[in-house]
Amino acid sequence: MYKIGITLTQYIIEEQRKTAQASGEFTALLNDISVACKKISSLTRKGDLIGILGSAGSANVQGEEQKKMDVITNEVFIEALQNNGHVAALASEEMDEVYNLPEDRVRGNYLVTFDPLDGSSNMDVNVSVGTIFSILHAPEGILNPTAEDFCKEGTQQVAAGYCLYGPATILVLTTGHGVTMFTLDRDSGSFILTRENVQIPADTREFAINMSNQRFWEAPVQRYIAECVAGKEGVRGVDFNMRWVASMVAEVHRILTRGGIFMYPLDSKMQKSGKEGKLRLLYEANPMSMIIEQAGGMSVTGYERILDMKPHSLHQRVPVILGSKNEVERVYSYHKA
Ligand code: AHM
Ligand code: MG
Repeated sequence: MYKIGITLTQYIIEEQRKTAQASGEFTALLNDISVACKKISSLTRKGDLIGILGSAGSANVQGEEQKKMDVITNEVFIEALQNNGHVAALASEEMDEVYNLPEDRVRGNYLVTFDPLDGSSNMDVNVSVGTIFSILHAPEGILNPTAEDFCKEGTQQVAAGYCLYGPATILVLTTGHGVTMFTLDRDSGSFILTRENVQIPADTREFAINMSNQRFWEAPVQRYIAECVAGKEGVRGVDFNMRWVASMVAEVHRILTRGGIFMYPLDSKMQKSGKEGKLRLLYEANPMSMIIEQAGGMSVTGYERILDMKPHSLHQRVPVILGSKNEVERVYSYHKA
């Protein structure tokens, strides 16, 4: 147990002390990431004052329109991570290929994948957005890691986290020993530990799904949502509530705070266009699944545990159903039925 009120820096130094052979590199990497998140937090608060809203006029590798802030926050992350000798390479939603460091930079022992500004369409309407990151071990003795080096099962993540830019800026971290939350104190400029050993209630009466895709869903998801919507009068015998922020970070944060189920399932529209899902495995689904499982929740595609999947490519998409254990278990059982 840590004291509520210690800084993220103190926390990660204490964590490092628990590992006898720790070199301090991982601690320093987490510090770099927190610096990037603070910069992004500051930018998101300025919005129109510094002309950063709206489209960048470009598209990313997935053919999605890039917002100015997608491009800017990607740069912030690269700058925070490439100069300090803690990473070997980076991969991001906003870059087609693996980002290899300039030749003169010292290579570190870690790979980092990130979505620098998830839910970026929310920026223009002043609704919560977030950053998601995942840390993997880098292969030894390789100067320029390849996409294959990043394609590891989610179970191999060393750490995962996100930073939510909402009314407060909150960094949520797991190193595989539970989930800890830190709130940015703007006066001191430090992330302060505000919650630890976060646990998701196993039961919930709240679901999050984009209902406009209903006609495209597969039968198990149709069944589950129909039962929720039927409420007290249906087979569940209880009323459900619905939320959809269109920002996965905000949805996961709500689920960590008070329970819930979030779904971006496979649908026939995606399948027709050759997509395997909406969300990306390496920098969205895997880190969020690690956090959810570490908080006692569950995360599946419908058919399998997300963290067990062997990725086939850097920008692979995957269906995601995560949150309160008993509800995710139920949806999973409907897929097996
Ligand atoms: P992004 O990474 O391009 O921002 O997209 C991911 C987001 C998730 O945060 C959110 O759950 C989903 O896409 C929103 O989808 P929709 O546009 O169907 O509401
Ligand atoms: Mg995203």
